[in-house]
Parts: sequence; structure tokens; C-alpha cells
Amino acid sequence: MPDSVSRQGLEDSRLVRAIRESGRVGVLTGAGISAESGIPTFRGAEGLWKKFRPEELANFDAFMANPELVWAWYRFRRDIVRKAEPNPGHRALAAWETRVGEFTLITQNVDGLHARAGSKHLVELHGNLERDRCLDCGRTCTGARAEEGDPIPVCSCGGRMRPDVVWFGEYLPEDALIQADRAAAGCDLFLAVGTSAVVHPAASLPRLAKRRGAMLIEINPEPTPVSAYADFTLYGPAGQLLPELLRILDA
Ligand code: BV8
Ligand code: ZN
Repeated sequence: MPDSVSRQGLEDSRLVRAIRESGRVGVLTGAGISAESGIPTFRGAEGLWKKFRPEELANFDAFMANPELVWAWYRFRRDIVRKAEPNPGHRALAAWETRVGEFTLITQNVDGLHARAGSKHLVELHGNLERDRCLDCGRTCTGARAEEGDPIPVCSCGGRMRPDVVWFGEYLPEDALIQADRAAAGCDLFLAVGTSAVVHPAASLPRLAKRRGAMLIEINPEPTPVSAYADFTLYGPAGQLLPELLRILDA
């Protein structure tokens, strides 16, 4: 989509008024907001799923069948994330949070970049790549150490550790989902940023917000299922467009 479409959207008086007057803001982010930090998205050209398919790796059966392969994939991703920095998109959301009464940032990402950018009102729907969880006692810890030669981290109770993320076919943390639903249903402005909006139940949040009367703004270089019912789709990178929205808020 030509950049002109996004510029036009930014000058629309309805969008400007909504940004300046909304006191209850909800945001859903996906892998696209971290793309400009150098973290590959799932479904993009260089996507993580290109090399592996979700069903092969991001699910419990795959882990039980081949824990070494799944741990190798998560270690590969941890390494990328550790070298990455939050980008202007993450930082714009962290700043926006300080300027409105109610601000909830719901993320599908497990890369921890929103927290590193300073976001506090953060709901991590799918867990966090830096945390491990014991299959036996459920204890979580960051950066469990594998025993010498054992590629699978082991808990102090002797149980095997898994990455503390939500895999396909697994339920999302109930408290996170309740918080996300409440934020989407109760906001007057909702931003869907950098998500292909195909993975449920996260993908249902923008429609919930719209149905409950929020203005819905999407930020994505490509159209997605959300584009069909968003009030505005700003076609472009989040690292450029979110700081522009913040400038409108601060003007
Ligand atoms: C569950 C963590 C109950 C692990 C992930 C209802 C309807 C249909 C299907 C289902 C349904 N309910 C359940 C399902 C099944 C499944 C599902 O939705 N499948 C899909 C594929 C059809 N959902 C589940 O299994 C969920 N569990 O519902 O439990 C249950 C229990 C038992 C049985 C049935 C139901 C659990 C889903 C969580 C999976 N975990 N990640 C890990 O990371 O390893 S999913 C992973 O992919 C992400 O977390 C994210 O959620 C998801 C989607 O990725 P996106 O973030 O959107 O990224 P993507 O690459 O796809 O898109 C990037 C976008 O960014 C693109 O649009 C691109 O254009 C844009 N972009 C690129 N650059 C930029 C940009 N945007 C802005 N700026 C840029 N610079
Ligand atoms: Zn344990």
C-alpha cells in the first residue's frame, strides 16, 4: 500500500480527535512491532515459521517427541532477542501509557521488548521466552542452566524444564485473558499493531473492542482480517507510525 494512504489517515480529524480525547486505550501487538528490532516475524518473508512449522515446534507433543529440537529452536530465538533492543514503536507505547488514565498493552509476543521499553500495564498473553517452567512441579525461573551435556534444562526438583510460553492447543493464562478481554471491551480507542490476526483467541480482541464501541486503528504494512472492519488501517511500519500517533497526542 502506498505510504500516502497512511499519511492521509493521520490527518483525518476523527482519528486525531480519538487519539487526543481517548482516556481508555487498549493495544494488541504481534510480532510485527518487533520486526524493526531485528526479530523475525512468524509469517513474514524471513518468518520463523518458514524454517519450521508451528505444529512441528510450538506445541507440547512436538516438545515431548523431540525436546532437544524444540529447546534448540527456543535457544536460537532467545539469542536473537537478547541481541535486540526495543525500537521507537515499543517506546512510543511506553510513553503513551503515561499520558492517559487507562492504558492496557496486550501482547502476543514473548520477546519481552515491551517491558524493556518501560511498559508497565502489560498483559503477556503467550508467556515469555526468558522464563522456563518445570514440567513436574510447575516452578518457573529465568535462564535455567542445563546440566553439563544435557541439552534440556533441569529443575531443582529433578523435573525437565520447558519454555514458559503458550503453545498451540494450550490454554492461555486465565488471568491474562480476563485482563485482555476487559481492556478490549472497556476501551474507547483500540490499536491492533503488527499482527496477522490469525491466531485465536488473541485475534478476536480487535473485533471485541470494535463491537463494544471503540474506535479501531490498525497499523500494518499489509492488509489483515482486521482491515475489513477497522476504522483506520495505517499502512506502514509501527516504528514510524506509532511515534507519529504520539506526536498527534502531544500536539
Ligand atoms: C487456545 C507463543 C484453547 C509461542 C504462539 C479459534 C479459531 C481458530 C483457531 C483456534 C481457535 N481457538 C484455538 C485455535 C487454535 C489455535 C489457533 O488460533 N490456530 C491458528 C493458527 C488458526 N490457537 C491456539 O492453539 C491457542 N490456544 O486457543 O486454547 C484451546 C485448547 C485446546 C484445543 C483448542 C483450543 C494458543 C495460541 C498461542 C500459540 N503461541 N506463540 C512461541 O512464540 O513460540 S503463536 C504466535 O503466532 C504468536 O504468539 C502470535 O500469537 C501468533 C501470530 O503471530 P503474529 O504476532 O500475528 O505474527 P505474524 O508473523 O503472524 O504477523 C506479523 C504481522 O506483522 C504481519 O501482519 C506483518 O505484515 C506485520 N509486520 C511486519 N513488519 C511490520 C509489521 N507490522 C508493523 N510494523 C512492522 N515493521
Ligand atoms: Zn520442578
